[in-house]
Amino acid sequence: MKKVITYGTFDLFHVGHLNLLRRAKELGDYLIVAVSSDAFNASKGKKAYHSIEDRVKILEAIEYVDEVILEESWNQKIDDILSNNVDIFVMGDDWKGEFDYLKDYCEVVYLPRTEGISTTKIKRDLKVG
Ligand code: C2G
Repeated sequence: MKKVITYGTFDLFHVGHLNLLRRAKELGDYLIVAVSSDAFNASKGKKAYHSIEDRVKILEAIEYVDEVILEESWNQKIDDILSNNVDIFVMGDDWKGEFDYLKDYCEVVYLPRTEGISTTKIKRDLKVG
């Protein structure tokens, strides 16, 4: 079984997230999503609209997602890859190059982002609307 992992906040879930998860799942048989905790988001300078509990529920309901774990630190990826026997690490290409150090542990794939949509854009558009 080929296992894939990806990481993210997945706040205000949108089609860019969905496309990423669909394509990540297409690379293997089993997709693990590590969703950023509220505390970890604070370290990214982000504050999610939806609580971690709700973001976990939404991700668990998505057909492409087989397992959801918490992302609580920048430094957990190697452990996650080794302890879950992950074959492929996937991120959108806004992160291109940032995680190449993981190539010692698994395949690293950066997928093109979906143009025209982002959580930031949603928040900005709703402020105006
Ligand atoms: N994404 C995408 N297209 C978009 C928006 C997002 O492909 N239009 C992808 C991002 O590239 C990322 C994933 O969807 O791979 C989740 O995006 P975010 O929730 O914004 O994740 P981020 O805050 O970048 O956290 O350790 C890694 C971090 O946790 C990533």
